[in-house]
Amino acid sequence: MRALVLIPTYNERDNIEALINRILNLNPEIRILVIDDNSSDSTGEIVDRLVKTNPRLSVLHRYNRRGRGSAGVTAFKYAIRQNVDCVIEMDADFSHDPKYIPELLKNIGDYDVVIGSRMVNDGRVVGANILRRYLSTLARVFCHFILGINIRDATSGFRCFKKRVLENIDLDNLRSTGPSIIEEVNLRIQEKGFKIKEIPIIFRARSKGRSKLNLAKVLDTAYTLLKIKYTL
Ligand SMILES: Nc1nc2c(ncn2[C@@H]2O[C@H](COP(=O)(O)OP(=O)(O)OP(=O)(O)O)[C@@H](O)[C@H]2O)c(=O)[nH]1
Ligand SMILES: [Mg+2]
Repeated sequence: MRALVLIPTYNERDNIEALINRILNLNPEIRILVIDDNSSDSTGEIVDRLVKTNPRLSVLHRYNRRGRGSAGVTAFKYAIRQNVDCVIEMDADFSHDPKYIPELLKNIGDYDVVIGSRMVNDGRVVGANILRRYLSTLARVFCHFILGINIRDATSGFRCFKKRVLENIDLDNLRSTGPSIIEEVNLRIQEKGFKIKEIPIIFRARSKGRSKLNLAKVLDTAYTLLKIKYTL
């Protein structure tokens, strides 16, 4: 199964090299695209250096835009032009352990989308503080009862898509520029009736580097999703 792993980065100097090496060592059919938004901590330069010796690694540097969502859309558009069967997206901070990638790939043969889920079977979160736990619960309630997403872990950004899913969700009309891209894509794949499977993962709270999440982003995510839901 030829897979492209998409990793959006902003200031991930302490994580990116180790993460890339771990992923490339998993399987020779895996390629990686890093989408860096002009990180101020030299993440982009680190990846440029690694690209020189790794033909399976590519990088897109964006200089004028910044945002997890628009980086994701740019990456999806790149992915559908590649000769791959499926596309994985994951965070750069090791919260999404690369050891689950083979499991995602094993399941994507039978499903359209496979989600690394904290909410099924033995899946869980390790190391998050109480505030983050409350926030996650609130986000889950919001996704289920207000947005109507029937995915147990609708906020998980560790996902594998068959390439044809990305070709069918109208990437030009995704409206999220920030983190709400995760839930917006879930709304689209649910609406299109794609077959979704959740596999359990243990999600570890970031241990290196700084979080980009703040209250403004949380509120903006909720507001954007409400707009998307009610003005489609
Ligand atoms: N290209 C790009 N990537 C971003 C941007 N903001 C965040 N990211 C990346 O998106 C992923 C998720 O961001 P995180 O900061 O881990 O956000 P989070 O997982 O919600 O919060 P923490 O785990 O607490 O840090 C990471 O790989 C980030 O480096 C951005 O503006 N542009
Ligand atoms: Mg994170």
